[in-house]
Amino acid sequence: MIPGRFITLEGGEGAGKSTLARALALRLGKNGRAVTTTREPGGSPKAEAIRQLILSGQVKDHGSFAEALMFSAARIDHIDSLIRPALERGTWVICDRFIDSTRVYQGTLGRVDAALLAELETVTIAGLMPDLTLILDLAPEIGLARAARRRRPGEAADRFEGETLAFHRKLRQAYLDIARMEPGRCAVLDATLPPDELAEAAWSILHERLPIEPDP
Ligand code: T5A
Repeated sequence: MIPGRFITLEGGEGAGKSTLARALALRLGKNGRAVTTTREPGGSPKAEAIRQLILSGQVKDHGSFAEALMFSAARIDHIDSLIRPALERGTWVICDRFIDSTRVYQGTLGRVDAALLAELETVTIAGLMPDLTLILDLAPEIGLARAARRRRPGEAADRFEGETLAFHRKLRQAYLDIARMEPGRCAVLDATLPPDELAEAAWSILHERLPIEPDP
């Protein structure tokens, strides 16, 4: 039994995952839990280096399976160096994106064979499934506009932000499909809610699904 709890946040571009991760971490901390927030791709020095490579678009021409391999290589290092050790210490880990991003972006949208991707996932995570996955559901027009507003003047959209609106609409549906197929692990949140209300809704689900026991 790993004593920590593993929570992942998923959804389209600019849905508010990083903002929600910070709010949940604050609240868990106030409730006496050790907590760490992290992100994918990234979260460890080697994985951050892979992040730069993928999001710059340098791997795009090699195809979706190559991207899936790169995301998985980053994930293995992230799990080994940060996530698993934290959970084993009893720390709660909140991770901005994880396996569902690969399933949706490289699987559904990138059309990598589902069985192949499932095998890759199995060897990559070695049993480390999230205890809870919160899916932030938002019309892509709103999320992309939020992401664009946040960019510095002259900064280009990254590898996936630059995809078509049709791509982002399919992505939204693919996340909802995962939530429907795995209701025990996943919960969908309305990401049009203002940050405070979204955090409150997320906290209610977290509290219900992963009760926070008082320290013995
Ligand atoms: N990817 C990733 C794959 O293809 N496969 C994989 O396996 C993995 C792991 C990562 C990209 O890589 C792809 C998916 C992604 O395209 P990224 O830069 O980390 O790239 O992209 P995102 O995860 O989408 O991160 P963003 O920072 O763009 O979005 P967030 O974290 O969802 O949003 P956040 O919190 O930064 O907020 C964005 C803006 O909206 C405001 C914030 O203030 C901010 O300005 N905001 C809200 N506004 C109104 N209401 C709310 N509730 C708000 N919450 C935040």
